[in-house]
Amino acid sequence: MTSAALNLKPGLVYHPGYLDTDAQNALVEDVRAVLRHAPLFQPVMPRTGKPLSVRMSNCGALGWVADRQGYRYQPQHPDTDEPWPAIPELLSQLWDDVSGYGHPPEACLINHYAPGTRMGLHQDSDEQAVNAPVVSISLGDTALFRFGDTVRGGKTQSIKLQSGDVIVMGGESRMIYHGVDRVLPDTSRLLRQAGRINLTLRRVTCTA
Ligand code: MD3
Ligand code: FE
Repeated sequence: MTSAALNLKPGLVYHPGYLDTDAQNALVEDVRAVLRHAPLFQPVMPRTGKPLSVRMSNCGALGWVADRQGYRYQPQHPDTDEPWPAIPELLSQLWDDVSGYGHPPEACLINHYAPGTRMGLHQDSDEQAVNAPVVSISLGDTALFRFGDTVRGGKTQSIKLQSGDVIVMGGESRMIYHGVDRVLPDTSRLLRQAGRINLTLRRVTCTA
């Protein structure tokens, strides 16, 4: 695409409007096809079993799951035990275009934000491949995304992630704290229902 990339901080690259409406619609169709085979599941906090507010699914060789036993990547859906569907071509291409990483993604986590849901500040540390970036794609209603430093308690910044925006977290920003404070209602007409879908492409295992 033609939109300019912005460096939000070292390693954190923002591509506003990376996907045009046609590309977003094509991607939503791909996501719907994945969800028909691998329905959204309800992740819960380890030990307590308290549900996260966001529901999830995955495609790719590995998928991220959260249950009473812990957080981990695994090859099967936690409810159906079926292997995750393949990562759609559109997403593999997007990874090749923006990641700067010479190996394909292994996991694509699908986060579904119904109205009123959020994701608390956290680090992504369940991947061995900390040298590989995480690529995020936003679809549907706008999210208020918060990010800070690699240590908890530092100062944070917020940006609005709109449908079609892509953000790449690598290098010095790979282990920053981040989260979604809220989803802004009625900000997109892409999805049939109110809410937001975020896709994150990841490398889990080490390549070098
Ligand atoms: C910064 N998802 O799935 S995407 C997640 O919008 C997650 O659903 C949020 O945080 C969402 O783990 C934010 C942007 C994002 C994803 C991964 C990161 C930012 C990141 C990894 C490291 C640093
Ligand atoms: Fe995260």
